[in-house]
Amino acid sequence: MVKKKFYITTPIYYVNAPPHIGHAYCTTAADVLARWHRLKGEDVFFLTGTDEHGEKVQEAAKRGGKTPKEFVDALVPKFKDTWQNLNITNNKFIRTTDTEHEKGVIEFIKKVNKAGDIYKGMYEGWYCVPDETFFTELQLVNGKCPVCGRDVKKVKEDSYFFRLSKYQKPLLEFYKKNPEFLSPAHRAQEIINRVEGGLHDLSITRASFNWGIPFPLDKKHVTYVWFDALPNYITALGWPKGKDFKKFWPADVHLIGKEINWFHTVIWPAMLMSAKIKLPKKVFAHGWWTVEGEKMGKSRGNVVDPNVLVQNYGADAVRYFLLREVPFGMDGDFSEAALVARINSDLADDLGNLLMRTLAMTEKYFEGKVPEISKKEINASELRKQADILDALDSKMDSLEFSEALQLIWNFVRHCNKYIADVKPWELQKQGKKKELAVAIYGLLESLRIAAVLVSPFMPSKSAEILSQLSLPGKVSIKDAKWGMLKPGTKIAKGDILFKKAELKQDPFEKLDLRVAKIADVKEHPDADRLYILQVELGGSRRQIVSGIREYYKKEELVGKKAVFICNLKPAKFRGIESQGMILAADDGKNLSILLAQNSEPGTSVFAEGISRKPAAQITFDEFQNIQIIVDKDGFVKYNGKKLRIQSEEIRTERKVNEGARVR
Ligand code: ME8
Repeated sequence: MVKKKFYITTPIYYVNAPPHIGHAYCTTAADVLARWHRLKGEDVFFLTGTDEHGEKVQEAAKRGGKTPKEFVDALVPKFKDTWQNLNITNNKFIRTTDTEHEKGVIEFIKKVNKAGDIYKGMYEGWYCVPDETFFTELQLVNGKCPVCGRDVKKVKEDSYFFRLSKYQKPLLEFYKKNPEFLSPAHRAQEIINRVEGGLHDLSITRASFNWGIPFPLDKKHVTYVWFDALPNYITALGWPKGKDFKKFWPADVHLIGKEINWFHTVIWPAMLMSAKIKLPKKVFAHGWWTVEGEKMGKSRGNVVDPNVLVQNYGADAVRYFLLREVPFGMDGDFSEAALVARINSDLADDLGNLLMRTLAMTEKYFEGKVPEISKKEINASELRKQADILDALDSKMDSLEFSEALQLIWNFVRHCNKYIADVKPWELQKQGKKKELAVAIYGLLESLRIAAVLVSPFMPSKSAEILSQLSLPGKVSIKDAKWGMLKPGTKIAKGDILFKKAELKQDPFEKLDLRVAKIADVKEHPDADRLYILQVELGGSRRQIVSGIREYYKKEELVGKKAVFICNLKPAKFRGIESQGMILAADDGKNLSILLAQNSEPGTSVFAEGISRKPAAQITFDEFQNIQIIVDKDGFVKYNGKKLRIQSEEIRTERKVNEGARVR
């Protein structure tokens, strides 16, 4: 019998920064689905990768003093490592700089051209470099980018166009015939309305930068990013002739975030129609995560690194949280507190506890062996009905309702815990009801085995751990989800507890209230040769600060400078004069330098990249001394390898100090 095939993709991510929790979300969801279909015995191809061309990359590389290729080569391993840490089982990792891909794109453009769908014209519009998106005059908001609010630049140049307008009717017909294509359903109407409103032809080349695939019809142009990126889904399979293409195309699901739905549900299918290639079966647009209520972004300093979460809580807990916390397709809010709460309740209390109690009772009452009961008794178990969730689960997975799928499994797990409370095996033991006790313990062990099978796509390692404690192999298939397969007499192998309780770790740096202040006035301390008294402006308020930098700085070298201060340090008196905070300075034993933030407003908060700010009302000098802030070789100031910055600039020392100088 020919195995059913299943082809699933994630977006190919831009390589301008390391992956964050949003990228991890989409890739994890795709991995869960890929594993689920493998569990069902299907032949799965799971694709992810990176989108490496375009002006944004070219500019970022230039800023870093690298060639674009060097720049992307340095970032790609961060994606690959992250996927490894999260236990992702992609079958291929495509890069748009792969020769195979570049050849494929050129071939694809030739096909579209043959269909009469490419013509030369003049492109006029506004371009947002960070978002790599072109806008018409009408789309701008107060003359700025409607997505990120930053400046846009006017572009007017020769360009080749794709006749997208030609595909308005065919697209609308396609949506009608394939209602599953636009998923989830609540996002479908928006796309349909926009397409009904009319389609403009699409500019698909640029002559203003050169980091891209040369446009085969005109070597002065490079292919604009989306015409380069979208075909990755077929070039990865070796289109046009590849064996994998024949086997796996069309894609069963393109998994994407909602912000690129238009590209995947309008432009991509139109491109495929033009090239006479079958259309994917489904595009599913998931929602977006905010972080503690705010949009995630580098300039906000709240980017969540999935690798840090995996390190602190384990890959399976992170995977579980991402898919359980928010119904797939909706937006959600990430907080570490919510992650910790899920770990402690769902994973440690519900699942972990069930395993520990059941195995402990098996050891205590049955010498660590699966109780011997008859086939008839096995089939008559009260838990059997509860364990029968496969069909319901399959339907949830089919519609990508991961959170609901996990709820089904957890209802079952919780029912097992309730069963223990109701049946009270310890009483049965006391009353000498050995038969009933054996039936109860067998039922619980068998329930755990089935739960481990069903949860395996979500938590592959923990699933294998449960199975191993039941002395069973970790490799399972959906057929193992049938009741009654656990062999009586098997010796179990109770091991470590499955999930340790997690604690919300607060980074001491979070407690600091660091701000930019402008030095308004400097006086000598009347009673101390080495001290100055500074008056600083903190955006609206003033403060007095006593500082020991008099040996290193003349008064006039300080006045007017914007520097970094701790504002929540416990006030202290120095020779009778109160200091309400402290100016930060880096000291290498010889030289000393204050920390500058010359381009920002007084009062602006300073943070370390990736560490949220939760300033305490007050911190002591000793607490501050334990926080190691040091200067790197380029004069950047770092805590734990993370640069100190405000939204718009990185903090540097004012003078040259040696690498490793301590900030105090
Ligand atoms: O758009 N919450 O790449 P990209 C949830 N290269 N998911 C998020 C997220 C968030 N806050 N931020 C990002 C591109 N994502 C193009 C795609 S495909 C042919 C080309 C996820 O690096 C989400 O899946 O900006 C989103 O679609 C994807 O990352 C965008 O990644």
